[in-house]
Amino acid sequence: MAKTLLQFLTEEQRKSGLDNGLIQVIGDVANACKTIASAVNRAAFTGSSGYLESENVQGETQKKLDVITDEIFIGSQNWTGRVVGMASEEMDDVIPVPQDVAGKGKYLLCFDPLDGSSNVDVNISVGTIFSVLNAPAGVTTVSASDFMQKGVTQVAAGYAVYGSSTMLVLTTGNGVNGFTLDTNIGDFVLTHPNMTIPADTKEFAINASNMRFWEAPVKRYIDECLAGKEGPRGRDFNMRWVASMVAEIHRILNRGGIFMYPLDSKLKDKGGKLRLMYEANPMSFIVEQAGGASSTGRERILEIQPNGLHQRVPVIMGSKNEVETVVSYHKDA
Ligand code: AHM
Ligand code: MG
Repeated sequence: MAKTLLQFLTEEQRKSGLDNGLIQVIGDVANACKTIASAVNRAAFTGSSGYLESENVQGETQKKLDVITDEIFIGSQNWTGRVVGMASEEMDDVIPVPQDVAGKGKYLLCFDPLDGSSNVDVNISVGTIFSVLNAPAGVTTVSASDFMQKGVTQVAAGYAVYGSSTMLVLTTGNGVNGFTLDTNIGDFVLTHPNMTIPADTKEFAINASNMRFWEAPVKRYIDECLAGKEGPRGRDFNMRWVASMVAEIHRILNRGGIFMYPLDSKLKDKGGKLRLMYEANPMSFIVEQAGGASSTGRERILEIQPNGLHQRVPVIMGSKNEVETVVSYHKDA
């Protein structure tokens, strides 16, 4: 019989001493993802499609589901006594948990409750991304500085993808495993053990409408891919762009590829498009654990010293040899 998420984590605990509190945090996240899957699935019936008047801290217009899923995620962790505080794409500041339970928690949680939400009203895959960090010892009232830990220190990371099925993909630093929500039993079941990214690929994902703003090394890489068999790469490439990072990385974990949201002249002041703490870091942890690579073009993402909860970074991740090619073009330039 296939293993449920809890059975899998319990075995991991026996093999590698995974902390009980961490297993419970992951279980709480999995429950939140089930509830979010239902909220996304039923939005047309519950009147939760469409936009709100409000903007989030990043100046992005919020969708009703951005706010609903944020509340679901926070609610799943608030009173458990397992996390000391949280940081979300949708909230300006850190989210402390009630003082009654704050002193008991060992972990910090960063998350994007609904990644790719521009796709949600058109029935294209969206997702939830999360990253678990150790809380500094003795902290009971969290501040943003507690979260300023490099991605290499993450103790767990994962995403849920709400697509043709709901899946949870997870790493605790010991490879990557994928679980599919079996709606008959209401549980995530291990269906994709030991997910690995092939080192080579013929598929790239980038928003090509930004081409005129790209830096020279990225332009060079894509030009060479587009030149196909007759060009310097000597093979034809395929292109995909879903505009949901979760869907994009999920495809790459299943069949290889390279995903890029690079720095460009339009984004220069912001530092990039995607956020380090709850998009780039957790996805980089997963991609590296699956044998892939992840870089800004100039440095390994997991080595960046964060300087803000909503800090943005350029992202180039996926099949190792292709990422290394793009990095080498940055060095050449
Ligand atoms: P979001 O968290 O507000 O949804 O933004 C992140 C998303 C990523 O999932 C995706 O890769 C990117 O934004 C798409 O950007 P664009 O619309 O510029 O193609
Ligand atoms: Mg996002």
